[in-house]
Amino acid sequence: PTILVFDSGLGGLTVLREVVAARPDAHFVYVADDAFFPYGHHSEDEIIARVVPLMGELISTHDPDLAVIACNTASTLVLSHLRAAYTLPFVGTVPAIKPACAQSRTRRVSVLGTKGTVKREYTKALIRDFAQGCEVTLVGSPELASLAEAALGGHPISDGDILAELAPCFVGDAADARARTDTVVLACTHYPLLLDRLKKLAPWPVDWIDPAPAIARRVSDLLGAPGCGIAQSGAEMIFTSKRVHDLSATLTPFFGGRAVA
Ligand code: DGN
Repeated sequence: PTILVFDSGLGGLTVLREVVAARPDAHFVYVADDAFFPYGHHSEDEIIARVVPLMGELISTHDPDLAVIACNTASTLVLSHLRAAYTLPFVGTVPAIKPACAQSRTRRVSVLGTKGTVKREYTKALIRDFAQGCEVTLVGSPELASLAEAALGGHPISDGDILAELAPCFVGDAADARARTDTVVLACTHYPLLLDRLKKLAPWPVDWIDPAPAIARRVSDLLGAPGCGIAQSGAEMIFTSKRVHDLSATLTPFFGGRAVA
């Protein structure tokens, strides 16, 4: 099968690597719409007008069996439009509020996403439906996705810059482990790229919820059992801008694919 994985940038690679691990029999097309990055800075109407026709073009070019929208900022807006317009299955990436609230023992959960994701009606509905009595703190980060891209590109990023985005996630009594945030939802696919730094800078230890493994399981379930054909794993990178020339070496560890602009 062919699986199309789409993000505004390179964050979707954190989803791609889990899906590749789950479905080594598949062929992957990864598309980073980096000419429009970061999506967090665009209005809802702009994102819908950008992503829905772009997916149409990608579907007719690559004829995928399934598409993963590996971007919370887009998924929380475009999934219903995509499902209405195209017949293939779409798997989205939306804030993992339900599992986070189910597991929090202190009943304090933070959701770290782009400014767009945390103000979406979709996210608010998830909280209404699944908070299960937890206090959910929404933290809209203006810069963390760009910092993650910079770090992936080998640029130094300072602890202070990361901490400025992260600190609002930590609420409650720092001195009392029973009365403070114990779970942080990584509600942007870029953030797992910085997970080691986030863990080091956190004022106290918390569980970080990365939805990528759950997305990979969902993709695998929808595709059904792998056939007995020859495995043809590999990815092709497609960017909407020329930046791929700077990044292809950085990306090689994520998959063995070919990069095209
Ligand atoms: N990786 C995207 C997300 O999960 O929301 C968005 C990053 C961005 O475009 N700011």
